[in-house]
Amino acid sequence: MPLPVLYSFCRCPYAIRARLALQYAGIKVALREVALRSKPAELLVASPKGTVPVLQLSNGEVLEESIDIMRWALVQADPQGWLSPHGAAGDDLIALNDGPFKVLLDRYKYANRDAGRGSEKAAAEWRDAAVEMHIAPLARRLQTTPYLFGEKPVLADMALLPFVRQFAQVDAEWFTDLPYPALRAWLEKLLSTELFASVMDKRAPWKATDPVTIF
Ligand SMILES: N[C@@H](CCC(=O)N[C@@H](CS)C(=O)NCC(=O)O)C(=O)O
Repeated sequence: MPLPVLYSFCRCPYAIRARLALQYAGIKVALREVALRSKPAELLVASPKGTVPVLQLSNGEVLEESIDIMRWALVQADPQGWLSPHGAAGDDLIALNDGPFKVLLDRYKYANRDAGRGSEKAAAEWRDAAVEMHIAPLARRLQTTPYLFGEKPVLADMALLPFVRQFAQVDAEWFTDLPYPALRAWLEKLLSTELFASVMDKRAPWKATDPVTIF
């Protein structure tokens, strides 16, 4: 049986969370690193919308949303119970994260690059809006439990992690000075796991002539 094929991009937060779930579930895939500026034809045939991650299963089925890849992986194996009973509340957090928060995150991240191209708001305004909408509520939640829904990480923690990491990295010094020690502890704990390190290896973009890279 051929391995499922994962089209991925190392730094993409959506791809990071898909790789986290696949690795956690112990699922081996053939990894194809994608350069977003020159996407392989094979990716666009499997998923014409052309975003990563995409998981092409051995039966031909294609999963083209990172959260679907996570859920598919966890149905195969979920050794530490990421599919917790807090599903609905977790889904709300993921929807807020992937929707309005991601918009603010991108505006904040690229505000300087876009300066003078119609982006009048300063980076700090997008940043502060992102804090109010998502970061501060997460920080409040983490004051009462070490993870978003209790004593151990669940799907929502892992689905949000790469995005909060990206937010923190835009201006690491400023983030460290925020009065949110519990949020920082959550981030540092999850980023320092072997699991996280194991999904962050840099790779050259895939070519059809390459040998299979098993991830
Ligand atoms: N809703 C999608 C979003 C994936 C996404 O937007 N990925 C970005 C990279 S971080 C992408 O592939 N963008 C396409 C491009 O830049 O051409 C998911 O959850 O998988």
